[in-house]
Amino acid sequence: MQTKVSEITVNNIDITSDFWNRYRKLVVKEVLPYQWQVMNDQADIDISDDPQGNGSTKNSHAIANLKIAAGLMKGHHYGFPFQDTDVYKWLEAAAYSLKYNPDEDLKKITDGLIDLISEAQEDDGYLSTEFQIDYPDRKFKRLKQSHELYTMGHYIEAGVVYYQITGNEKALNIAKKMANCIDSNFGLENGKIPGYDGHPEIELALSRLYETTREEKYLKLAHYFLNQRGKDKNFFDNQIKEDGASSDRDLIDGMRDFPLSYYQASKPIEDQKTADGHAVRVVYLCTGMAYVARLTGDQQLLEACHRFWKDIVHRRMYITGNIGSTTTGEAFTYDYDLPNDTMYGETCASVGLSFFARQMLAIEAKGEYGDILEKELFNGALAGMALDGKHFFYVNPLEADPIASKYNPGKKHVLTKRADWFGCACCPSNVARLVASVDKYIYTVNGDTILSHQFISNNAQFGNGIEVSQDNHFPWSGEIHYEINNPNQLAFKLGIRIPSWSRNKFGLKINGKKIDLASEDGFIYINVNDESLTVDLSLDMNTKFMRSSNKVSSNYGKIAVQRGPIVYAAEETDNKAPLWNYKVETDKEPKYHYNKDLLEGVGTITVKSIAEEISPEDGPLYSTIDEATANYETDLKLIPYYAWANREEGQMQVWLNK
Ligand code: FUB
Ligand code: ZN
Repeated sequence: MQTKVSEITVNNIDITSDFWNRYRKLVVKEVLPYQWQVMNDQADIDISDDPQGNGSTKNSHAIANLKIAAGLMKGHHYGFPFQDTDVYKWLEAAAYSLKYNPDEDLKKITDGLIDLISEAQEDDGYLSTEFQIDYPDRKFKRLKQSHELYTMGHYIEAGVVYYQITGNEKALNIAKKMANCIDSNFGLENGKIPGYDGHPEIELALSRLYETTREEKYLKLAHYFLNQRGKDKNFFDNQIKEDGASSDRDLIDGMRDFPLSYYQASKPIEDQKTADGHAVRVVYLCTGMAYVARLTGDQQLLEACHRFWKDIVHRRMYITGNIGSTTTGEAFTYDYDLPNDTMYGETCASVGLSFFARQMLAIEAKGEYGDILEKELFNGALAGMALDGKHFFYVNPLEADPIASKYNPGKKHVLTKRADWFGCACCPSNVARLVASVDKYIYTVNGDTILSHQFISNNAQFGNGIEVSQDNHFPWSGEIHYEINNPNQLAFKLGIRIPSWSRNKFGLKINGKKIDLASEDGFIYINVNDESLTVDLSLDMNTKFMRSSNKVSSNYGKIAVQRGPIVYAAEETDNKAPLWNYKVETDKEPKYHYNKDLLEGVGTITVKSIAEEISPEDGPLYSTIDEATANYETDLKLIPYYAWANREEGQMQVWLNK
């Protein structure tokens, strides 16, 4: 009789994918050194004004802030209240890189950084440099905008990962001390603050700390923050009143007057029906909710996760996975409101939606979570970083025009060139930590099942000697080859996601023999009990013309082009502007070509289209339709969305006229 595996563990995953290894090497060679220089104010760069127009800053000052707080330097805090988090997210990315690329020089820097952070931390565990340096009497008194728990949460995440990868106990102790400080200050007990942070984050961070330490109090605290959110509508305002005049600079113009829904605090989470307010806040909150729902079994929280997921993914998300339809408050607006040229689509929001998807996969095996994760990894989140690893987008539009961005104040936030850095630099190190940890996004294990939800070539070792290796040239090819070694001939299941874009057409061979398997909730399941096994999956890599629901006015009459998981875009550098002048002929076969010399190697697509001759300069602005200019047939060349804005600056469009 076969022994059934009751609980599979993941021991190690080595990425072998060319696509992802290029990015991971880039993180080591360019991204980390570059960002470290920037945060130490040693890079000769332009720091772009943040998209909210709060003024451009000369330096990052992020490390200097920590040095001042540690008493190693004199001066004032500089930058946003959460400037410290740039350092922490960088540290987390660096920690992941030390796993796949051990590097003594980097390790010296990161160990030194842990020492600096430890010196900056107060005896009671508090650490938020702006308040330590300039407003010590305001600690925890302005939680609506202060970001103190958000800031400490980012350290807790980094500290946990740094400890897990390097064994540095100090890194973990700082995190625990911070969490203990928060625990002794927040809660419903007498003398504690019965509130929470305006920016969710701490909930997911405490859950990660709990998973490492197994200390119940951290999970309880995370749960408390979720339960308490939105319970007392006056909490934030009362805090400000109690603290005196509200002379704080708003982080975003008029932010103090934003409705409580902006902070997901207008009602308790169980009563919140839609994903409203600031997009990054929403997805960080959802990630925390999913963690705590899984770890505690709280069904109300799980229901809220489902509700938010549905609202975001089915009604408020761009085809690239980007979220946030307006720059005002970097926020969601209403269902099906998905303008392409004034949108926000913050990189952090895509990173956050990836976190949420991954947590949902850890709760339940539904292919849709893997679909959205894939969407982010190959489109929305990845677009946040240039191919050189040294330029970044904060806002990710689906339609852009340099002239419009320059002259239309309503589009000023839409950059058409990635920036060196930002005054509010939350995105660059966030995308870095996602890319550096992509090995954590390939499999989920649940009981006796290994779920393979991302097609990223790798060699993975699980417990009991089980090995799974995946070999493919995804996202350019849909031929996915698996080899499974099971030396102890244990019985377990391998679930493989059948992506939504291939749901109606895929081929499967087990040990070279064709087999039909129906997918359940987006996964097919293979029972493994032999010593070895091969699986070959052929996915549908036909180029597809996509449409959106006709509830989305911005895309009405338009199509987008997708092949595999990759959403395509037209750029002015390949096609004569204006791009709105083309009508794609969807009845004509598109042509796909892999070009190894373009944009670090990309698949390009050429579609047939009808373009109009451009109206003469001094011609009438309006005329009857029978006076329209002549049409001509022409090719329209498309490149992957994630790779746009890596050549000459110009127009870009994802949704094209049909
Ligand atoms: O508020 C902290 C971070 O800065 C948010 O998550 C981003 O949207 C940016 O506003
Ligand atoms: Zn950001």
